[in-house]
Order: sequence, then structure tokens, then C-alpha cells
Amino acid sequence: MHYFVSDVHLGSGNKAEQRRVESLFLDFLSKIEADAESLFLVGDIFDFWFEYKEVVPKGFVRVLGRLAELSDKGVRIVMLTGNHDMWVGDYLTEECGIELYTSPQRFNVAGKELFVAHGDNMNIKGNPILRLMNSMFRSKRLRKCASWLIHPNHFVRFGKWWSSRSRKSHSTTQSINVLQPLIDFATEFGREQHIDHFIFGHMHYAADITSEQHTLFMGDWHTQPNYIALDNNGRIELKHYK
Ligand SMILES: [Mn+2]
Repeated sequence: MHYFVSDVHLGSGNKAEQRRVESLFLDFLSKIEADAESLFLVGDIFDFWFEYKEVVPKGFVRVLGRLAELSDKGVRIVMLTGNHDMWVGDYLTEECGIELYTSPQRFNVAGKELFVAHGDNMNIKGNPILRLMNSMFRSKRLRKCASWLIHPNHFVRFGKWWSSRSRKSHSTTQSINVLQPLIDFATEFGREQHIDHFIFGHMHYAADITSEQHTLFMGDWHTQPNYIALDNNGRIELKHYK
């Protein structure tokens, strides 16, 4: 079995909320252990992750330990970064055995051609502010400067504040319309190349949509924990977790 999750946003909310979501996610990781061949983490697993060369953010140790354990047992763990956790270095790969990507990817899994992306930097041509933010956030040079100039305590504190702000703006726009730009992207992309399923997170709105292309969206774990399961016969399903 192959599993997909996104937008767990570990570290978000007050301490009790953080623990609640972390336990739920750990529980999920235990459940899938029995039959998981691979686990795809499709972005925003952490509410804020910024890695310095020698420093990583505090927290999430249970999840990191569990991921390392799964990887040691032979489960393939793939992570595509999201807009909250794109500033990764080599830590997650070295310590937890995670195969890391910072851009959308195609995978052939269980005989199916998959297009997997967090969904944050796609179809934003018409939005200059998002484009500017996207190129700033992804700039290697800016990141290097920030790492040299800003003390980790200050940067992580700022990042957490920024993340909680961005999440609140998300939760007020809960409508299926938020999916449209990504559905349009899939429609266009699917006309040029054969893809069986498009898999996205980011919008915090879970949906299984068959229009011209089959497009699946995972929601966030604070409000609607869910995941996608793909079995070895190529059957795919969006499932609610508890
Ligand atoms: Mn998110």
C-alpha cells in the first residue's frame, strides 16, 4: 500500500492542540506500518521548518523518530516540501531517511502515473504578489543571507508567527472554489501528458474530483485529517482518518 498525507502542520496552535494533532498523526503512522510500502508527505507537514547548517527547529521528535523507524524498516518515505516547510537541508534525509523534493514531481507507483505537488506555487501567473513572495521564499541567496544574519531564535519565532498568520487566512476561505486553479492546472497539464491521478494538498480542502482529469486534494490535519491510499492493484481512494 502507498499512502499520501499533507498539511499536518505539526507545531501549529497552542500546546494542547499541537499534542493532539501530533498524537493523531503518530497513531496514523502506527496504523499504516503493517502494510505501507511507501509514504508520501505532500508538504506542510511542519507548520514552520527552517534549517540552518547546524541548527534545526525544536519539536516534533516523536514524529521524526517514527519516520526514521519506518524508513529503517524499509518503507520508502518521500517528502515534497510545502510553503511552510520548504527551507529544508540535509537533516531529514540524513536522520530520517527521507527522500526530499522541493518541487512538483511525477512518480510511477503501482502502475499509475502520478503528478504530486503541494500546490502552492502553481498557476499563480495572474497573481504578482504571490509570484514575488514565491520567488523570495525560494531564493537560495536570500536564504543564505538570512541564515548568516539572523539568529535562529529570532528567525524561528518570526517564522512561527508568519505561519500562524498565513494559516488563519486560509481557514476563512473554505470553499471548493479554492481548488479551481489547481484543477485548471491539471486539466491543461493532462492534455499534454498522460497522468492517471493528480495529488495536491495546500488548499486545506479535501476533495476527490473527476472532471477532465482525476484530481485528489488532501485537507489539513487540524480540521479534517485525511489521507490517500493507493493499493498495488492501482485502486486509489481519499479517506478520512477517524
Ligand atoms: Mn498548509
